[in-house]
Amino acid sequence: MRVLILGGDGYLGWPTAMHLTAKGHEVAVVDNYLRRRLCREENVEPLFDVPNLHERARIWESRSGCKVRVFIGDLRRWEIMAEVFQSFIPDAIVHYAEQPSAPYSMLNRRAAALTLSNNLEITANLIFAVREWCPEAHIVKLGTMGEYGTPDIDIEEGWIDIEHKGRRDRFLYPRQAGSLYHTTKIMDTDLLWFYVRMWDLRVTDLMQGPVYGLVTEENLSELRLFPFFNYDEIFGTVLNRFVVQAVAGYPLTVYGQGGQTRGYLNIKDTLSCVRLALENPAGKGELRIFNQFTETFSVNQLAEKVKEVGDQFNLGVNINHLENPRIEKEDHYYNPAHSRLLDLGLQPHYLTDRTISEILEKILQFKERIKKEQIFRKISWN
Ligand code: USQ
Repeated sequence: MRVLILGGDGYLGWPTAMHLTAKGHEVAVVDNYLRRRLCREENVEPLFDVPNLHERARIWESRSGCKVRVFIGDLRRWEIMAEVFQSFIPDAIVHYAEQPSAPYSMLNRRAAALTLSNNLEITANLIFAVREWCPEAHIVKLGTMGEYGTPDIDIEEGWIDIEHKGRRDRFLYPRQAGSLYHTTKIMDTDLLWFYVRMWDLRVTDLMQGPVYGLVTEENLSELRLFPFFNYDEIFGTVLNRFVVQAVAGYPLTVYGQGGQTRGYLNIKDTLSCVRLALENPAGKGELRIFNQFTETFSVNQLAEKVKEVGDQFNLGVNINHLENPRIEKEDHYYNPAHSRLLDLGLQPHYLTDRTISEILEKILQFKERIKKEQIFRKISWN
């Protein structure tokens, strides 16, 4: 299959490119290095340097024999999107090309505007490019579990049947996001659903929970192929942050009461989920929605797990409850369905002590590079 990955430089984009080529697919990636630029602007940096995309593609090819084609450019510009689609007509597109941070989207007006324009314009350009050059292609869009929020009823997999005054119909499950970033993902879903109805597109929306980890089957022996790994308050996700904090001797930053519960998954499972979605495409005129996570945990449970493993490494981990900079429920019901990817054959890598040790051992190699001042600056939702 010819797969085009939009946002190929990010935490998930590059590992996905390696994984799909290792499984025999033909892959091209596009990125404009937005994440790298925002990190420089906000004075945060990843735990270790990663080479640029051309260099990573060269290293990966010399290691594996697999080729990844690289395009550099801003997909908000129609001429860039057009150039990419004209020179690599894909069977499927994986769309990661979004500003992915909730805290960044809440920083200030400029960051909010960038998040809105980047995320929505690229999704819209993608829809028009598919219609123009490959109307049969399958769009695999990275959505987020955060689109649903934390309602006081069970969360279904994308859709809900509603009976009202004696009649029934099926609707998108209600969305109520907790950040502007998450709200742009709701808008993406709405855009895609509209054009699925208008133009019979094939779309899979992967509602993903927070991802953790940095080791995948493809990068095991070569640090230069590792993902772009942030641990700062803006771009780091919670479990990755906690492991770095444990290594740095920084008390784990649990926000508020710590009862916030989300669906989590290992980066290895993200790769399998995306591949399973690609290899079992949505039908024509179908918006298919999968909830992409393997287990739910509260922030307190994650902190306890990291403490337990950290203590096995004699790190003497402390847990701190900080005043919550976000506006979110800290104690709530959470029961989302997540059977559709398992039905397609997903074999989860669950969060065991061994998994945390594997991440921790890697991070220990970079202990000296951890900048404690990056860990918490209190980016407030207010
Ligand atoms: N949290 C803490 N302490 C921290 C960091 C986070 O208690 O130091 C809490 C947050 O308040 C939140 C939970 O942990 O309740 C998850 O936070 P997160 O920063 O790991 O995840 P989030 O901001 O929701 O965003 C991340 C990714 C985003 C993806 C989303 C999936 O950055 O791209 O879409 O996870 S989900 O959370 O299901 O919407």
